[in-house]
Amino acid sequence: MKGRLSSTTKFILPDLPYDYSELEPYISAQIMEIHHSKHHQTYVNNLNVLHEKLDDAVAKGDVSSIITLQQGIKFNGGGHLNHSIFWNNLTSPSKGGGELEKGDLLTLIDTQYGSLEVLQKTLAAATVGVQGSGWGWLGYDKVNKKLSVTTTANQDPLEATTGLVPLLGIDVWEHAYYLQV
Ligand code: MN3
Repeated sequence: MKGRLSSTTKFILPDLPYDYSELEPYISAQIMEIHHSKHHQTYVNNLNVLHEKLDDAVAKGDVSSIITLQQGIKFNGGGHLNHSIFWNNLTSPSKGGGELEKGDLLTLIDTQYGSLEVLQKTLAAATVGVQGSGWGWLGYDKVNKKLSVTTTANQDPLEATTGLVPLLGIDVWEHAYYLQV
């Protein structure tokens, strides 16, 4: 994902670390399959097209085109980054999903929010407050060594736009849940 942009680099759709059906009944296999194989694949495909256009623009010294391409790269590159994080944030209850083991993260959560439950409520409230499409995030502020609950619009990637390290991302795009409401 952090590969250098060069004519030999191609962005690829990462495999999921579980089967599409493994998160049922929480997320249906149909949603997982469409979300991964169609939506995420589209961000990857678009990013590859933009990447080639960027290479051409750089080769021609066409600064105007380089600037024009930025918005699409932010959107599709963000979509690729965000979903790559999202898939790895999810796991089935049989593999420990829904539980947070004791450790540095839980200690930090307890210190800062009082309990995991309070953090979950804070994150849920921020996330459902997203207007339109976007993401809810639990991020880590490396400078102040603090957790941060925040949201980003559209496919804005957390670290590239805020500096926060993404720990947990919640996809608030309708395509993440529309078949199961
Ligand atoms: Mn999505």
